Amino acid sequence: GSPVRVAAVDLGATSGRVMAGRVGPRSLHLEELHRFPNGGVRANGSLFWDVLGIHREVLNGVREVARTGPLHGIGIDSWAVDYGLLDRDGNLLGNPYSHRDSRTDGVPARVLEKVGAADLYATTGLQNLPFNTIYQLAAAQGTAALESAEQLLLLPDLLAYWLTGKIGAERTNASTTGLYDVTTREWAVDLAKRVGVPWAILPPLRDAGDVIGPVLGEVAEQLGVDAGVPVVAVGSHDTASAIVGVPATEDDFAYISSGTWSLVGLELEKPVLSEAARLADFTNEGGVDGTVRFLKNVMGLWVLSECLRTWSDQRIREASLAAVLEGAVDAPALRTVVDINDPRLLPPGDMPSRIQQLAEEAGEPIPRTPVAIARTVIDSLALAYRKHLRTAAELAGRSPSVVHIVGGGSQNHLLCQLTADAVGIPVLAGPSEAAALGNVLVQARTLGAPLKDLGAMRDLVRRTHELHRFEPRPGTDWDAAEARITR
Ligand code: LFR
Repeated sequence: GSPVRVAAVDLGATSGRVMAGRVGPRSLHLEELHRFPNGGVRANGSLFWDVLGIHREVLNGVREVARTGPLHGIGIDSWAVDYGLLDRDGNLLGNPYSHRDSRTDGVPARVLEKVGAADLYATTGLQNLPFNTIYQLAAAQGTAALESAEQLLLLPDLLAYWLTGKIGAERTNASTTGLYDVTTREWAVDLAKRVGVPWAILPPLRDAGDVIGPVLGEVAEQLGVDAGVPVVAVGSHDTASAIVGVPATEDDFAYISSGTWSLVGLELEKPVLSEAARLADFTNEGGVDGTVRFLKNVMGLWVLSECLRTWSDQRIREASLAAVLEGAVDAPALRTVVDINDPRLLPPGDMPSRIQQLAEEAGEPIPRTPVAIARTVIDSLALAYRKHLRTAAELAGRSPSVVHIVGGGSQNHLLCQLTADAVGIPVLAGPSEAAALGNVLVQARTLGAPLKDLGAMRDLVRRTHELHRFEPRPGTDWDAAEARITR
């Protein structure tokens, strides 16, 4: 068949990208045509997303894709859990909050008093993160916005609504809300009622691969395209799209989707809802084609990027990413390790001081220089990957033979090598744009490309992208380091 060319919008917490993706029978080509900075905006004591600014950049990017060739479809993925509310006229009620806003402090405990933790997990199968949508909505109870809301739209669905006028909730992202039943794959209406969440604002569910609708006439005009270009639902949760883009040929693989967050785990056919999984606080997120991602959210490269931001605010000029990574390669291994999932690392702020504080509390040597702090973060991430991949394998009864690292972090070779060392199996790193590739592939299948299943999509990624292989090196005592942080 003739190649399919689509626009893939992939939104991250620190930047958004619009790519042109071209898929032929044996080819897969991605070109980044637009990139723009993103980040929380602090106003009136809260942390918001500038969602209209994002919408404008989405339009700018898609227009660029259309200007440079045919446009057969548009797909949008972004980080999960955050949402906008619409009033009865279909207008946005206020700015969407960032999940790193502090309004959910103390809220999970209150909700868990109404629905026990065991009940909640049995239904949703989610890691108990303070920013899960259910907790954000509980925090918003009694606010004017929530009281006048007619619809809740997760961010990629909100952006798709502005393109098409169509309302819905794509399942991979809905599965991160804490209001979705991972077994029946429907909204958990009873749960919402028990928590006092207005369940009627939850829109109809749709699947990745469904056509959402053609772009609205006025949007087609803004984009300079023909009315009728379809917006296609992709794995609208970026992690769902990233795992579609994992170039696995083996069945038993583990993955780390490494960006702002590190999502560390396994792809399964069915959720693991055991008591042991709940106590280990593992998540079961919905994937494309009915798969389940059994994983742990690890604080990720966010910690390093907040360090870099802090150093640049403090005018420490020599602390660029390249410079600290180069220094970190030669820094002593495992000199200082901390619990990288400490909740105090979640909000934006002075990350170097927080790392020093955690080291001090744990009786570890306090890292003093940007290089030593960066090395602490990277060692601690590798240690966390090791622990959670072992737990995932044990809980799911698997024994993965390789770890695929995809996303921006796959370019951090020190972290990839340390991950291989720590986990004790080879790491295959790349592609760094897995989420955009997954977005493109799901659209292409809907638009007629012969990609019958995830296996076929992954094959195509494997054949068209070069991977870096890291073999585990012996000689470092990771067990002893783990004992230090669990002490
Ligand atoms: C990664 C990600 C994670 C989700 C977090 C918050 O970008 O989507 O999967 O837990 O962001 O939405």
